[in-house]
Amino acid sequence: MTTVHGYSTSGNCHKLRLLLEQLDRPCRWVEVDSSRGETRTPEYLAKNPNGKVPMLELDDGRVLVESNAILCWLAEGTSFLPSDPWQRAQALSWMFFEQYSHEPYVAVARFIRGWTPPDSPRRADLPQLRERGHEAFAVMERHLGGHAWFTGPEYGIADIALFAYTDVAGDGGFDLSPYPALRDWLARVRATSGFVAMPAPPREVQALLDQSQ
Ligand SMILES: N[C@@H](CCC(=O)N[C@@H](CS)C(=O)NCC(=O)O)C(=O)O
Repeated sequence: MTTVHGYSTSGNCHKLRLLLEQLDRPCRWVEVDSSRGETRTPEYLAKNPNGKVPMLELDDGRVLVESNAILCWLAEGTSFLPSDPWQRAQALSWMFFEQYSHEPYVAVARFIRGWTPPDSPRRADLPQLRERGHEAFAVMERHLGGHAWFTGPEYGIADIALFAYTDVAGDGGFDLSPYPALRDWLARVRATSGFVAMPAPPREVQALLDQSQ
């Protein structure tokens, strides 16, 4: 059975849980709290020298890292990854967009608000992170004005990749009310068969999120 090493309240990790549920594929989930240094132990680094979750481990010992690469591996041969080369490249294009123009702002703003102390100097980065995050949402809104999904004609892994942190963007202090098509798409993803939401963050994290600017 496939093993996922992941932190349940990380969007990058939740991508895999969501896809595996929707594929109805059982997996062993090993909880690794990346916020407490558990990805930096010698044992973990021996498997993933980059010290990050998620990490997929196969029964034969092979290991795959990077959430969007793992989505591609798991979705191969299913409707979640188009077989048409052009549509597949479009899906990949959105997944690279997610990692370069979306996650570094939307996910990092959430991390700073919920996982760093109220006096962290990193909080000074929040205004710029929000500005860049809104740029990404505007690009998504424009696409969704003419398309239902990011993966191609059907829902699939590019939607899962972009959904993970967009759905919890409020934790980063983002207001999604200027993006009606984006909000409709979030609702469409939540309505897909086998959908599972990301679990709520730990209580101490939620308290920080509630009191943060
Ligand atoms: N590009 C990577 C990002 C993974 C990532 O940033 N993981 C974070 C949790 S969301 C992590 O493990 N951080 C722990 C650390 O850097 O020590 C992916 O998509 O898998």
